[in-house]
Amino acid sequence: MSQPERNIINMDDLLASDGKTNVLFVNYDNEAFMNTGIQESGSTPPHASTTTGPGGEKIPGKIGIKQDLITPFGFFGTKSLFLATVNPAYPNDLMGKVMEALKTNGSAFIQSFSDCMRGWRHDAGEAVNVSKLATDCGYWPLYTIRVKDGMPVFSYYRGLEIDKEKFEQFLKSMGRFRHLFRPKFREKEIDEIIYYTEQRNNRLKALIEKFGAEKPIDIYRINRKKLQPQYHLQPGHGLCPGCGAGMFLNQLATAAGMVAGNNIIYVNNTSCTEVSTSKDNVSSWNVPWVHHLFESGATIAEAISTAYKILKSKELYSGEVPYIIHIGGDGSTYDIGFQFLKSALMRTSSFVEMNEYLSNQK
Ligand SMILES: Cc1ncc(C[n+]2csc(CCOP(=O)(O)OP(=O)(O)O)c2C)c(N)n1
Ligand SMILES: [Mg+2]
Repeated sequence: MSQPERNIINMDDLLASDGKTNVLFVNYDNEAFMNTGIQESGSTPPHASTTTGPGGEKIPGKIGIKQDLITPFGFFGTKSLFLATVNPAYPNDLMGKVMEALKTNGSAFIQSFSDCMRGWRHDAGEAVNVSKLATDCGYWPLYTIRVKDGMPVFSYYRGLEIDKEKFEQFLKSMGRFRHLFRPKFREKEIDEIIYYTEQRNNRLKALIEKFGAEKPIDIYRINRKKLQPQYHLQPGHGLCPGCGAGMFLNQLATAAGMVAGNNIIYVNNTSCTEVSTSKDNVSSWNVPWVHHLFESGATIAEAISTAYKILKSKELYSGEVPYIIHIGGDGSTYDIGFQFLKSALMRTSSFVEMNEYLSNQK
């Protein structure tokens, strides 16, 4: 069989391109309701210990699966949509995807692996190692779905193959899986986690086979010399040392700054990133930032974006329509808030795109 071809995407070409997203929705996935005390979510992996499903001798942590969030979004038949998974341990891929998302007409949704030293129980200094292992062992594959006129086109960067040795190392590195290794080695449960992950990857490979891009491997070339340090989010916020969400926000804002400059509004669901960047009524954000309810930030982000376009088409606003980024945790993305996100994503990827009065974003 011939090797799959690589699709090289240059940052300079992306920045020079014309498109503009209606809203970029992001989910940083730390796999539980963390700021409220490490409760299980639809994203928590099987057998992980949380405060609502603690792992012990009788019950081995979460009973159930980690839901697949992104793939189904590719099949709603939207007009134009950019979907991708990212991991801060792979910053070029992450920042390239954010730039491309912001340059894609319609809307975009990016889901980031988001290490949580507090809830996953490991030393803060291990965060990057754990994050890197997650993709390298096949647990967190990095892939993209570009929807154009209703058809999803799949591509990937890495992490589709399961490496069993690294997978065990990944599980072992976190206290939330300690009950699978001590007092005795629970092979059945460990194999189950790997099995469900492998099934997810097999589905993904089949979709790449069926709906794959001509050149299915995406490689982003990021010109680090041109990259400006981000200035949207100030240091001094209250996220934990080594917090994966902090790493994600830093890279997100770096890439977003390159595309949008200061012309950007962030909307944040209730979550770690929200409580930690708005302590004592002092915001850590240098650009406009809106906190909305746990579940409904996606609707607000969409409303802000659409309102600007209506004002623009009525000639009541003369500035450039701002970029909008919505940030949600996994609790407010998978569980309470899924319908808000799903509907906002569908509207901004189809209705807004199909409405001539809302097309002007300049
Ligand atoms: C309707 C509603 N239910 C519950 C809460 C309490 N609450 C606030 S944030 C949160 C969990 C957030 O989890 P996630 O979205 O994963 O963000 P993280 O804390 O992990 O960053 C909960 C349960 C709320 N604010 N509103
Ligand atoms: Mg969470």
